[in-house]
Amino acid sequence: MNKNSKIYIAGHQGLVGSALAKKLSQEGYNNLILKTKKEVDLLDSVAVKKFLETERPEYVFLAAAKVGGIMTNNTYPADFIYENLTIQNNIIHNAYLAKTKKLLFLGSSCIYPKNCPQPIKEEYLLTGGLEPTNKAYAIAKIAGIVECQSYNKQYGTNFISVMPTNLYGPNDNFDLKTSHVLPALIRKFHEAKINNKKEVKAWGTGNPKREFLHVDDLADACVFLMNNYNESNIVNIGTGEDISIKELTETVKKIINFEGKIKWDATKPDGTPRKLLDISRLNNLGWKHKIELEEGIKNTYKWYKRSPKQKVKSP
Ligand code: GFB
Repeated sequence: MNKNSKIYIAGHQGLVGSALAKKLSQEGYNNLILKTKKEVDLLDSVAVKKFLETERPEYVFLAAAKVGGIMTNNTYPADFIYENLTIQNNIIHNAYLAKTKKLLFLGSSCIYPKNCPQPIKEEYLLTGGLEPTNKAYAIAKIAGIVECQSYNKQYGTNFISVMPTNLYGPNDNFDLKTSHVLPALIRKFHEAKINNKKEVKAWGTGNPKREFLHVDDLADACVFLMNNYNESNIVNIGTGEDISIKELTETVKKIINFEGKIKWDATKPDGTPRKLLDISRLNNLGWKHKIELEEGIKNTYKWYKRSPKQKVKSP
């Protein structure tokens, strides 16, 4: 990419897309195309075709997706598979027709088999059964990877796919029913503290382990890969370190300075036991994360306290 390249960020209002827009602007990229859902509905194939045909972006970051935490993935699998397949299908095919120079597709670490060896290497994809709570989402993301690889093979496109670990940061979803664990814990401890509650309920057993990456680091890695990577093989993006949900909960409690108790609600699912990514491919290309977990949680909590979104109530 050069600073005047025409760059389309699909999903620029989401957690990942907003971090990408910020990163690209900070680095001086001055020709970003950003469209709201009202302007271009990515579920509408005719609208997407017309938009890409007219705008002809040179580079596309495909960060638009229906995403959410364990409960919403498990409760609304039809929405997850339909919306993700449709959005990525519309963008990938029409980016090819519009002669996009390069596209970066964002997948997820949940595409890997539930019980695969740790840390997870890219080649473990499609070597075993998936975690049931996010099977529909994972299948859609796997379809996106294979779609990019197939267009590269058949049409000679340069469509790359990256697999981030669990993400967090400013602009995350803090709705308690649909969010991921980190924003949920920030909100729960914050509200318990200001309302003088005695305990906070966390889901599952606390035994699963997760790897967390700040979204500003992810955006940095995506820009790096857009500029430096041109292969069909997928690339994991993470920190290479994980933490149990129990330890994470204690860490958030400490940062927010909540003095009550933590109660574990075992009626809620644990999900996959562990999903630590092997990040040697990315490290060997020359990229490493910068934001450590405690610092990232502190910065996200600061953002949350300032954001009007914290007033949004769960349905
Ligand atoms: O972040 P999370 O919802 O998603 O949950 P996954 C991670 C772990 O945190 C699970 C526990 O073991 C949850 O039971 N947890 C504890 C909580 N308290 C809470 C809470 O208050 N809220 C939430 N949400 N969890 C998602 C997938 O899996 O990860 C997606 O469903 C996607 O497909 C995403 O891949 C990255 O890490 O289990």
